[in-house]
Amino acid sequence: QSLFRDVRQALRQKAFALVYQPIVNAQTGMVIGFEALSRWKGAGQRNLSIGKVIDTIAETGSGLEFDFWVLENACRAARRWPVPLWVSVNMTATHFSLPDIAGRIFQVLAHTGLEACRLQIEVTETQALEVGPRVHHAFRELEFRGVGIALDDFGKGFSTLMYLRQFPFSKIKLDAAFIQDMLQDARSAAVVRNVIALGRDLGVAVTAEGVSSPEHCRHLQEQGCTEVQGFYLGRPVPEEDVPLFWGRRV
Ligand code: G
Ligand code: G
Ligand code: MN
Ligand code: NA
Repeated sequence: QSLFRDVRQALRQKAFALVYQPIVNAQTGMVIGFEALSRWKGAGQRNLSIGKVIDTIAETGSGLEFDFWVLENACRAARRWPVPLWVSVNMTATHFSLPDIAGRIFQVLAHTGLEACRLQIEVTETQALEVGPRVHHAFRELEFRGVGIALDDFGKGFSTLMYLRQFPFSKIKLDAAFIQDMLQDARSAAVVRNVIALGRDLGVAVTAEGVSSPEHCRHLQEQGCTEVQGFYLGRPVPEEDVPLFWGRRV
């Protein structure tokens, strides 16, 4: 209960911050975008993951407000960058069943002045994506305007193949667990190889998450992976350090 109370207070005090993790083109090595990730110093003090804190935010009933706070701030930050890199924002899957979620996202783009093609929304497959007409409509509107939609943590949850069949995702983010094991474990390697092939067949980009060594990078490049993300390419950094990555080839 005290976490619940502290999170509510942190929300009121706007005590959250965003950090940005670079995402790199696996073939050219160029930084092409950043994922915005939330941080709260109270989480570190309690030895809690930000994921747990975000679950608590949802319990307080502020999940939608929080995701839009992140979206707004990430769009503002990207708008300030003098290079046209994109920014990727996590959004809770259940929000896609709310009325006019796409319209609300477009409003944020309009008043921050960020071009639609510089925004990507990540939807985690570990939460149920309700297969209703509203979700389809929202995805189609986002796709039509050029906002990217990534299926996050692919392989970690369930019914992901159904999602790929039903929704116009522009990207698959393959869960870090497969990347971390692929050089020692033939089964993980087979999943990585075949998800990359699936992406190619579907015309969907594939981002490998949790890339933590040059060996990971080389293997993924050889397999034809589209993008790589992980500590080897760059840790999440505060906004003022984002320029360190501009034009950088890894
Ligand atoms: O930042 P870190 O890698 O610890 O993130 C852990 C989890 O929390 C990831 O699944 C990530 O997608 C999620 N997460 C981080 N920041 C946000 C956010 O701003 N909104 C939502 N909905 N999820 C986030
Ligand atoms: O769930 P999502 O994939 O959106 O969040 C990414 C999470 O993974 C963040 O908490 C980020 O800090 C973490 N992360 C990113 N790269 C690496 C990595 O190379 N190794 C590990 N262990 N964690 C990573
Ligand atoms: Mn993500
Ligand atoms: Na996520």
